[in-house]
Amino acid sequence: MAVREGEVLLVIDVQNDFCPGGRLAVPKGDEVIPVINRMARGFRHVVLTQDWHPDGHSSFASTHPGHDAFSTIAMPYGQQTLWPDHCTWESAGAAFHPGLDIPQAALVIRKGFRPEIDSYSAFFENDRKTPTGLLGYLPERQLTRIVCVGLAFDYCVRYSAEDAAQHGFDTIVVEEACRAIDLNGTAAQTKAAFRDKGIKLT
Ligand code: VGL
Ligand code: ZN
Repeated sequence: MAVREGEVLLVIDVQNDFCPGGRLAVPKGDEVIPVINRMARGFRHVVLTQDWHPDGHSSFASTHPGHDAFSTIAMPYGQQTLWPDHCTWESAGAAFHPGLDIPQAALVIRKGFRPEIDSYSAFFENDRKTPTGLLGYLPERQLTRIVCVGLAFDYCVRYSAEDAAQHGFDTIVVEEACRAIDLNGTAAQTKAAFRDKGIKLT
């Protein structure tokens, strides 16, 4: 694969907890790893994201007695899905999957570390305002085209791609390098949203 100037591979949340055996396992999540490793050989610029929550994070169902995982709760910033505990600081589940092999990755963006806000997007937390810093980094590195891969297609990949497109990046999502959680049709909703927003799905 030829290296394209200005192009970055954004590898989203390929962490143990999102793979089979993990605490918030995405079905067949580990299948993306060889695909992403192969793709990454064609990229000079790679950014990884890492979901990174303190114990007792507000997105965990266990923090809200009487509320079940995968239900929804009102937060000051809007509706929030509650998840099983996952990707807690320094846990084995928060580590990148050991099969991920991208030595040239230059930046790791951690997200979701504020106890009171969840974060799906690599750019903004779920209040849609608090920045991660990636929106400053990419233009400073003259990166204008973003190829998104990873987990989960219908949450962190979706929100990252939507924010990228909204901020003027040429945005591509590679479907075979993603897997979805698919809660009540969220995978199909994600594809429809990508069509509406000019995000290329290949
Ligand atoms: C994710 C749910 C909660 C993701 C992260 O990486 O898609 N989903 N935290
Ligand atoms: Zn999370």
